Amino acid sequence: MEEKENVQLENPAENIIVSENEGFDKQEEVIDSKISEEIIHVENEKDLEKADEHYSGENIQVLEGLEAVRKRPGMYIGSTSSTGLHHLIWEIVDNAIDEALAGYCDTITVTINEGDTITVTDNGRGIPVDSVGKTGLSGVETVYTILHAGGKFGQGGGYKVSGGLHGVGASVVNALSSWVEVTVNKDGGKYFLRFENGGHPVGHLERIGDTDEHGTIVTFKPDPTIFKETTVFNYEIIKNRLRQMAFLNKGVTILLKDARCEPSLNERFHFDGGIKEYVNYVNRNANPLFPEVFYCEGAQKFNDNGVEELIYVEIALQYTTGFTKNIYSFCNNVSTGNGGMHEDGFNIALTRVLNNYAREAKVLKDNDKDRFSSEDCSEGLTAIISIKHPNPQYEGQTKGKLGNLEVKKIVSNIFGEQLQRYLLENKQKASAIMGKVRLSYDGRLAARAAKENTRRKNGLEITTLPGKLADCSSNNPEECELFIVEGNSAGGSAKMGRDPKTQAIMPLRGKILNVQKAQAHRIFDNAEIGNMINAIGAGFGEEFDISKARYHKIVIMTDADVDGSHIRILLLTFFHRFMKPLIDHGYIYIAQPPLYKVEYKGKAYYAYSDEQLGVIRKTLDLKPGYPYQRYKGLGEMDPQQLEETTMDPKVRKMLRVTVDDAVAADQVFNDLMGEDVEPRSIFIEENARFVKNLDI
Ligand code: TSJ
Repeated sequence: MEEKENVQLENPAENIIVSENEGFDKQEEVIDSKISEEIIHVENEKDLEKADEHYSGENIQVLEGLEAVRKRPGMYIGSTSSTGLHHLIWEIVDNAIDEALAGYCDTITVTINEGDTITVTDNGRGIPVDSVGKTGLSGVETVYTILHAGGKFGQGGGYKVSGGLHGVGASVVNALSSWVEVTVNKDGGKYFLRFENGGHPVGHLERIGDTDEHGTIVTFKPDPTIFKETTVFNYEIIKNRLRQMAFLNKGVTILLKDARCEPSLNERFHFDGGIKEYVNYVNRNANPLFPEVFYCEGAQKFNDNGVEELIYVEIALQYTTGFTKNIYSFCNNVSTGNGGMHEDGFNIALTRVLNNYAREAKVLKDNDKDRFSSEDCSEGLTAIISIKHPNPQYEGQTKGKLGNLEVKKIVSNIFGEQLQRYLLENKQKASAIMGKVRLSYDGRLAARAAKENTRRKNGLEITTLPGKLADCSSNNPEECELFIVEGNSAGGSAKMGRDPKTQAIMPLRGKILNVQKAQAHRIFDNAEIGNMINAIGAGFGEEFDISKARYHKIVIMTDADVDGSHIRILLLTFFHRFMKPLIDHGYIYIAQPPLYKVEYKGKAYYAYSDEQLGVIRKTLDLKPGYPYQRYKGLGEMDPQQLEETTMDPKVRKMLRVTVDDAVAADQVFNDLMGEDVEPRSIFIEENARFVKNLDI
């Protein structure tokens, strides 16, 4: 950690107000007065801990029973789908991570056992086994049977930062499990307790032997009557989340074992560099502007209605020579996919510091009008923002946005100060960054000038519907569908086969631009992309407004060949980068045209896979060599066939595109479409987790 004494610092708070006037109001003034002046530079996250060595059983607060959880599981774990099933693991792992953050454990293991039970262990102090004041039960029983029990709910119980979807914990896992077994090794003793049928303890916590070891071992079996969709754990999902946990909690070793197969699969995650290594990982297929990753951390106190809170901030970033912006933020190890106050604070400080530096270094003229925008500053930037907050407030439909106002200023203080110092102390790197940002700035101004020129020449706004679009007649977006169709001839068939009331057709000619490799302002010169933006009618990028979308289903319809696959990826890349809410809201679909047609006794049978073709041949008892047609492209189908097989809502099958893990999804697009050629050979089809099957 560098010393801060030698560096002349401006007052960051003052600057924020000047540069980002919109954001300043009375509320912030009040918040300001509650933020401590002192920025605490932390050597080690563990220093924050040991805050309260006197945590004991009494700290566990008693709230309510488990029946409520079984009645409405979705309220506690989001859903009872595969996602909810995996939440059970995260809840348990969070408890072990807390113990690691508290400085008492360094290794966590997760085992997927045969029969899809899960075992989580840590080498911490072990859950308290003494009896808890208010309940008279052991700490273990309390943690597992009382909703909202757990150290993090006890005031003054140390620096607890458990993520969890709603910070609910072990009792919820217990409520939703057929059985749970807990073993605690502590103070020379081995203790054991089993719960059954949604959390009923079988007897009491018992000392079953002696041991020199210390730690907690938990095994649970999710209740199949709750998780009706599936009780099968997905190795990839668990692997990705645990890797992320290890990045976000530096120094903690997380071991994963899948014992369901022979030989078992094993993974070890341990990153001394934490989010610094996360940035390297995200950029592994990109070209960094320079090899080093900027990293800073700090903590600041905030007085929340008399309760003193310590907010801990870590940021790592690296510019690439590309043009995509990859900013990922987390609060308490949970991804905040819709950003919030920590991202706002980051953007404000980044923009302020880079502008100040640019003016000093004469990269920008000394003129208020010449100013890097926030977008200029983040083109080609990969950044991880990770904060720990004892009382996070999440907002938005998916609770993916951090709402705590005080966080904005705290992040911008800590990050702004250290980024400024970094630039002053690393002049060469600073000038590389200046060059990069200046490029975006120049590009943006050139694009704006060109656009104004065109507008003046044509005398019209570009918001009219494109000529190539065969629109539908309905004005109700909920029932409207836009088919984006590869090739003019298929477009023609689709036009004739559609329901003109609700189905609109936009033919694409040839390939569209690879938006992952292009600079932002270049992308909108592309005619096909301009047409799509106008047809959808909701803008793009930061200004994209999903409520203006003219269609609630946007269907990508391409040939079942390599070209079709490529076009599909280019389109998905475009939507992902510039109209992400369409994916988040589940508006993007992939049409599934048939691959084969068999004609038999005057009737047509369509097959969507090789297996289906086999079934049809068998069912009709066709002789070997009986002819069938293989569709090489959509263009081979006549309008009626296309309607019957692919477009008619009554019979068609479509895939809805979904994204579970934002970082991993970006990675797929970067791998496929970015600078490096080699990973592109992996096609989206292999990344099945982004595309879920949906019958419509
Ligand atoms: F909660 C749980 F069962 F899900 C669970 C808890 C699961 C796993 C794998 C680990 C843990 C856990 C809990 N590991 N370590 C702890 N530590 C405590 O609960 C603990 C121990 C000692 C004291 C103390 O003040 O002496 C305080 C706490 C919170």
